[in-house]
Amino acid sequence: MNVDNGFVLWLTGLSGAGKSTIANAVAPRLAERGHRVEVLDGDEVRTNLCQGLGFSREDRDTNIARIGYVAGKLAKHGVAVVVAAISPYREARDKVRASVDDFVEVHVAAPVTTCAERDVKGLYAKALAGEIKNFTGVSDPYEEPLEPEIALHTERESVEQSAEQVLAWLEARGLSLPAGEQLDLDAVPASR
Ligand code: ADX
Repeated sequence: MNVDNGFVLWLTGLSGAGKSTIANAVAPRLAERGHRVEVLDGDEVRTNLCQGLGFSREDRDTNIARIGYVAGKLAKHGVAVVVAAISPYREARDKVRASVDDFVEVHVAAPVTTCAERDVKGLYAKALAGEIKNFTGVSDPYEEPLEPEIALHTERESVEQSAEQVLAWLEARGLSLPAGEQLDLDAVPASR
């Protein structure tokens, strides 16, 4: 394995499940291991690449297709791409999967009750009061992955534990190696 093998680590789950937190915990660890890393976060992407898109199924699917397109391009060039987006529709996620060589689906699987209790952004309260329409998990669907590569249960795992699970999975599949264990091509004597 070398650190120039790109992949797409796709974190899907409800708002407040911990996708961004885990992305931001995993990304620096991948960088420490020598990967070039890019994080594509739904909240951020919606302020630029996907500005103007709403939360209808059509707009969410467009959002996911655009993120998937960019993620795939980056991965082809050896970048370890970490995506954090609700991506509620299975079909949209599977389309990205089909277009990317190494697609690692990570279900950030906190129950909706936990997410609503956390309510970090105050959006669940508004959704439950009917002030936000089509809110995932409250008044809009979330289709759980049927066979995710990794499932994280953030209601009972620490961020550290979740991040470690991701790194362990990547190591087991030869997509990453602990820092210091990368193949150092400069150290290999040139063949004569
Ligand atoms: S996705 O469905 O298209 O994948 P994305 O991850 O980009 O969603 O954006 C979700 C973020 O938008 C949430 O974390 C939340 O802050 C905000 N948001 C605003 N309205 C909604 C809504 N109706 N449903 C879900 N998230 C919403």
